[in-house]
Amino acid sequence: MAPTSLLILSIAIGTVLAQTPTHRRFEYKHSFRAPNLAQRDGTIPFWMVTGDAIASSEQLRLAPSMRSRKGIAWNKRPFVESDNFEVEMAFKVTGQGRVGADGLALWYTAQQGTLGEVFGSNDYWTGLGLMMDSFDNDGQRNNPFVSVMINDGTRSYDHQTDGAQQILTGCQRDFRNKPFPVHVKIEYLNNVLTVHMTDGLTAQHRYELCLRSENIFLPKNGYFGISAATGALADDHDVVDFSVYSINTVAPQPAVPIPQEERVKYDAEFERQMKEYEQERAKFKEAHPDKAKPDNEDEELYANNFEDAAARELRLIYETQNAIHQVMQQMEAKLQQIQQSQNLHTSMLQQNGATPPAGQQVPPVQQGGPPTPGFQAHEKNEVIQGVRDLTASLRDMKNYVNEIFTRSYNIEQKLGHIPADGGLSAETKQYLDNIQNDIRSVRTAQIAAGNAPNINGVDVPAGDCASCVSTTLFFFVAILQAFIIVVVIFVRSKNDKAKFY
Ligand SMILES: [Ca+2]
Ligand SMILES: [Ca+2]
Repeated sequence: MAPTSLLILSIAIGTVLAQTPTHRRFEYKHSFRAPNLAQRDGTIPFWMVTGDAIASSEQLRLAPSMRSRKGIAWNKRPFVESDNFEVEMAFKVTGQGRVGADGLALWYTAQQGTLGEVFGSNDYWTGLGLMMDSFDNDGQRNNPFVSVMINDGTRSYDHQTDGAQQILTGCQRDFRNKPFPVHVKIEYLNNVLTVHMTDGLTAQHRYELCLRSENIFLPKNGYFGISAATGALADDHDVVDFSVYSINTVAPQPAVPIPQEERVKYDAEFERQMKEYEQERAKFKEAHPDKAKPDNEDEELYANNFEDAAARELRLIYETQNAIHQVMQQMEAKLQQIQQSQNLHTSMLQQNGATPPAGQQVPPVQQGGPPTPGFQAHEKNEVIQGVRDLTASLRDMKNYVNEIFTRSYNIEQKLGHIPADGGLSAETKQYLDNIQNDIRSVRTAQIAAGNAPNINGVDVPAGDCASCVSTTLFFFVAILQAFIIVVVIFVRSKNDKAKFY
């Protein structure tokens, strides 16, 4: 065959292989990764962690850098998603010494593992073991070494030879004390096992082939697990990422196509129902033009009445926050009220009920200010009302006195026109003089009342009320005045009669 033909054939084969459909899917029930690797209680969902292994949010420490420790973590669920898989694990093996021990292993076994002597897990396993062996037990100067071992449950691992009799294949890689986690990728596809690794020197994942082995037959529906152990020498053995992907080479079955005639039938039925709906809608619009909504309002209505989950959550949070805010405001107002009441009570207690003695002048009332301590509001109101009543009485009295003054003045004028020998007796004159004196004193008292101090718009009587007329004296004076008027009129009329008749 010519070289050109060979080239064309190889390209054709490569194209066919490249077109082989594979569907890779992340399987979270078999995976964990940092951050949020473990829950708060130290458990990893779908995984059991035991021995000296401790899970945190950042890492799963299978074995600490202490002597003779071992820890394992095993997936609780069998891998049933597919027959092929890919596992990407990121791990760190770190220790102070130039040499560390024992190492870390990744498992895919028929049963869940238990604590044991093979890198922390049990011997006589069934399935795959990928060993990251740190310590060179057999002195071949080939460690750290990465190797793959397949066991059918009948063979024991020999530490003294680093499992040399069982090792299928492997590669020498220094995975200890690297600045970045070392990534290992195991692909099991069509009974071919391929392992790639990174060097952990950069943040980028530069995978290099470690081993490839064909005709590998692993148990179906097995369990993924990891383990680590220390011996006389000890490293920290941490896993920060364990991601399992299922690989399916067979494309998912497309939906069964509907036969052509049935499709036509369904389409026709759909069209008919849509027409009926439109007709009913038009009828409703004609019958109820006020209730019918415009066509473009449906979408708006939908938008108003139906919201997606995120918007609903946001709205709920917003409403809750508003409610909390309102409650806080109410509480603040209540607290202010309580504080005011407390201040009032404190000041009253300090004064110990020291009310002003009776007869003391009423202190000025401060409008809008806090109540005067020791002087209750109702008491204040009573005092104000009393002052008002007193003012009204004084006004009435003032009017009466004015009237009396006017009438007395008129009488005095009339008396002034009467001749000295007008026929009045000396007794009558004496009475009139007494009345005049009384009136003058009343007037003086009234003027004094008019100049009385004025407190806060309320008239207060003069300090000395002894000069005020009493009610009895007032009525006595009024009656006496009326009597004198009658007598004078009678005398004058008698004189006129005597003059003209
Ligand atoms: Ca070893
Ligand atoms: Ca060795």
